[in-house]
Amino acid sequence: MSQPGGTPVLWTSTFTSGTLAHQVAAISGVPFELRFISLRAGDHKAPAYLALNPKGEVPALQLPDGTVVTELPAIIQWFGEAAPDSFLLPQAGTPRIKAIEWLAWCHWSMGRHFNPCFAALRFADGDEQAATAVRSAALKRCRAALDFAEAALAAQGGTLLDTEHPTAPDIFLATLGGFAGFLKLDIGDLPALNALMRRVAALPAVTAALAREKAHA
Ligand SMILES: N[C@@H](CCC(=O)N[C@@H](CS)C(=O)NCC(=O)O)C(=O)O
Repeated sequence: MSQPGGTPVLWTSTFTSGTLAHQVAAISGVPFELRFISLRAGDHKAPAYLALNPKGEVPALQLPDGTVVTELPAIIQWFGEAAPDSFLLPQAGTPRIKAIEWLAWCHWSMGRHFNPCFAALRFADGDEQAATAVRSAALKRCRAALDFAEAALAAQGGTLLDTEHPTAPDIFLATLGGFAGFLKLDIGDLPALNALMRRVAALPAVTAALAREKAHA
């Protein structure tokens, strides 16, 4: 793997949870280099990538000093701190803590509910029947999590932190809403979530990031 220069390198794969890191990086306005690997081709389990991220997952953020940051909340916070004038994260105090709380909740919901839907067979150790049960139970929990977020959005005036612009937790939540679409989970009856997803999708940096992924896929 080549060494990074003066800009951080974001290692990701198109249309995965790494897309969220790509969107946040783009919104931050911080210069970064984007490198796509292919999960389908198994690049994430190749020795060269495992040397970078032994977890064998995307995304991974390689900082100019060589430090590698993994886990979405950490990568998102890195970009938020590198771009304090962006609207990604509140600067300090209680709003900042609530932002971290929502990032943790979104990440926890992703791992606990959404990932078992996407990888049910893996969660069930290859047992097809068990995988069907895992997927169906997890789908219900995805829906319950999105119902919870819908209530929070409605109570906060449309964003999780009651802010003028969507912040990083809103962008994470919009990603979870997008996952629901991939999973054919009907969320048409969640108006606040749908409105948030439209706002996030309309951000020019998000549109640009998705276009880059589409061009590469
Ligand atoms: N804990 C990681 C999880 C990210 C994740 O779920 N990545 C998936 C892609 S959506 C992945 O790399 N999967 C490859 C694998 O598990 O083999 C994070 O928060 O960044």
